Amino acid sequence: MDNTDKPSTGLVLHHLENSRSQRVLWLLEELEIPYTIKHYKRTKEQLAPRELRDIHPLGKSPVITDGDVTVAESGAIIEYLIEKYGNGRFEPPPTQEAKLQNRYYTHFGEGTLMPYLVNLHIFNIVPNRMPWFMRWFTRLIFGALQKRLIVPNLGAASKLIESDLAKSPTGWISRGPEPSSADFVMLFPLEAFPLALGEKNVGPKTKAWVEMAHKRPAYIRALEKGGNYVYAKL
Ligand SMILES: N[C@@H](CCC(=O)N[C@@H](CS)C(=O)NCC(=O)O)C(=O)O
Repeated sequence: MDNTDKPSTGLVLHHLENSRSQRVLWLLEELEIPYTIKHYKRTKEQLAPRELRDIHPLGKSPVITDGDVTVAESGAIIEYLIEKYGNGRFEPPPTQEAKLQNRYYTHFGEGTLMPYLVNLHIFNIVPNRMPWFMRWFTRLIFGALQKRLIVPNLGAASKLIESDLAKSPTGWISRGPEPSSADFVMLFPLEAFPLALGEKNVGPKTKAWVEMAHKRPAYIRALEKGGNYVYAKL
């Protein structure tokens, strides 16, 4: 289906290049429902363009419009789409353990893991933006802060993810036959892991999970439709 930038009153994904929005695009392709992608380019400062504020006051991506409804925030969008268009698919198995596992990771992805990754990134780039005579010193301070405040937390998170994936007979986070909301939310941080932690520090189960997502025809279509995306090279 050619669904790029056509005017539509139906379901529209407002998609910022190189962003978390890729996870929603993956889900939309899995759902095989009609939708339109409206593409947005990042500014020189790597921010979202102002037009996104016309869609939602925070001006971030992903955000979807579905007729009169606007939904922002990855987890909320993913839950909305699965509930409305999933027809029973992409749900965790109907046990309390699986449902809780799904709920935990649906929130953990943006609530815990992404803030560590964003802080790590900020601590990396800030020293480079300082006047040259302050760079060496700020790099030292920020490096020490990263080591003390971020790296141990990322290490613990990575270990937890590995041990939970090791318990999944299917490889998906909530252990069902198909990805569920937890998998869609976790896509972006786990794709960013090699760049953030270094390839050798990414666990084998995590690598296998990312490969499994990348092999899905819907994921491949999403990547073709989304434009620039540095976190996946198929
Ligand atoms: N927790 C939000 C985060 C949204 C967010 O910060 N999106 C980034 C893209 S990865 C963005 O729009 N950045 C551009 C900007 O901040 O100007 C979500 O998951 O939807």
